[in-house]
Amino acid sequence: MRALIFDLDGVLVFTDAFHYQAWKEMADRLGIYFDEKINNRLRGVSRMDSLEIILEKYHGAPLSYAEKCALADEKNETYKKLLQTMTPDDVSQEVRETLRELRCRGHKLAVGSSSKNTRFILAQTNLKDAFDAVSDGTNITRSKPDPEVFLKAAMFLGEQPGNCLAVEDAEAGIDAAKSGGMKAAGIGEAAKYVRTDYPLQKISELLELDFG
Ligand code: B16
Ligand code: MG
Repeated sequence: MRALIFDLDGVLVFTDAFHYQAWKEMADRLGIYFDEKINNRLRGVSRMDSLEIILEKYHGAPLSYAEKCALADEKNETYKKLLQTMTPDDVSQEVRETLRELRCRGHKLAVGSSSKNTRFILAQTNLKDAFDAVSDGTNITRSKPDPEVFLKAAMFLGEQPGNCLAVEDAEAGIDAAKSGGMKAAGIGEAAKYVRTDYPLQKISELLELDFG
């Protein structure tokens, strides 16, 4: 396994609570029911696809595409304000040391995230220099479970998908890795998923895997 591609939200940083708070404010304003269970369905899913999931509980007049874009923008403005509170302390020492050690062992590292805020989060948390490439929501047209974001990451690294391991917290992300021809390590909910090749309890367990 020459390269590892890391999902961002739920693997390197934990912005779920920010996503939840931002969507909740928008949903409450529109009188849409929204809870943590629905929020869990948004993991790894793009902003517009997330909005469609939230709108399953919307019973008002049909919304135009422009109105939906305005709602997505509203959520993102709230989310970005919350992201501004992030600091390097929001990345654990375990994550930083695991990334450093993987690089020392000669692996190439990339980020593969659906988020269009990826580069801002990497800057806030001082993680940019830990990676050789970044593939994110700004360079894809289809979000996970489509493999595009991971295939672009492999391309940016100059590696074949078969030489890449994706590290994910979402089932949609594991599906994306597998349909892109990659191996997948799963943490959190994704550790229990049947398609996950390497279930992880913690990220440092990557250092114990026999990549062959
Ligand atoms: P944004 P990941 C995903 O990031 C999040 O899990 C998902 O909840 C979010 O909707 C998506 O990014 C888009 O984020 O609104 O910032 O573009 O898990 O793929 O790193
Ligand atoms: Mg994730």
